[in-house]
Amino acid sequence: MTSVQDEYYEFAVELARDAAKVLKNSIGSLKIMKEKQGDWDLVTQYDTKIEEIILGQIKIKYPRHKFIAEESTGQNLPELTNDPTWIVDPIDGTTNFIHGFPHTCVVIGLAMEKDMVLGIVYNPILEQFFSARKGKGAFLNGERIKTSAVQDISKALICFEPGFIKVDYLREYMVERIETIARKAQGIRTLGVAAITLCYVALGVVEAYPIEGPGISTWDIAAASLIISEAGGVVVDRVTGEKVNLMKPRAIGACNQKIAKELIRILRDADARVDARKK
Ligand code: LIP
Repeated sequence: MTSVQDEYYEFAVELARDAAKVLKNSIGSLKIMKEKQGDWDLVTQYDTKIEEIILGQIKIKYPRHKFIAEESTGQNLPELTNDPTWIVDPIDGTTNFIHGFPHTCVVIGLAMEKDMVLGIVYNPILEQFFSARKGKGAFLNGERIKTSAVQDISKALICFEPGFIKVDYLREYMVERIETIARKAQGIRTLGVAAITLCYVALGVVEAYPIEGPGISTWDIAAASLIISEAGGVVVDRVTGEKVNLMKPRAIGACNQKIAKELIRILRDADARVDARKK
């Protein structure tokens, strides 16, 4: 018998596939782009077009459901209520999409009673369909995935976003954090797309990914946070170490608690050095 949860999932899968066709067909074409907060935060006509497709179908199928979506909601986030709430990023990795760098995706998540129950992150360029349902595991193209077993940060590959170096008040902190991570970890990588990078933590090919900054919001983290936790990892608040607050994400996605804690300490110490220099 099909449950309502199965129905939501099947609907979301179709929706992601439909939306991703537009992303795939437009990745190499001419784009009209606009800067939101700076040239590190862009939007194209396709972000808007894909979001309209997704929200349009949700509104027809589930008119009582709520949504939080990058282009329509913007930075004024509503409160997350107990109602079913679809959390959507039509194109995550917009700069990658503009350049044709093949790490870009459609993101669809569903929260019920303030908890994520399904998450889909679909990169149609590399044909990577990440999915998870609460309590049912995480998958890449239908194959179960699991986070890495690495316990030691010196053996870890850490992803990071250096783009916020362009933001004046963050510059020194970003530089210090990057240098510290690069010294302590086995390697540092950057993909420029939060949702896919979190899924790489879930896949076990990256051990951790701290992600926060202006413009990083609920839609970048929500769906992939379920994919990580269903794959055996954690997504925690970068300061408190508690479960991440999806409505105020300053997150660390990690393969396990030990790596997450170590990274919290490393970032805290890096920030403290910057603060001390500023005094
Ligand atoms: C992007 C994030 C990415 C970050 C970019 C941007 P968008 O989201 O996924 O991690 O480096 O600055 O915020 O705007 O492409 O959906």
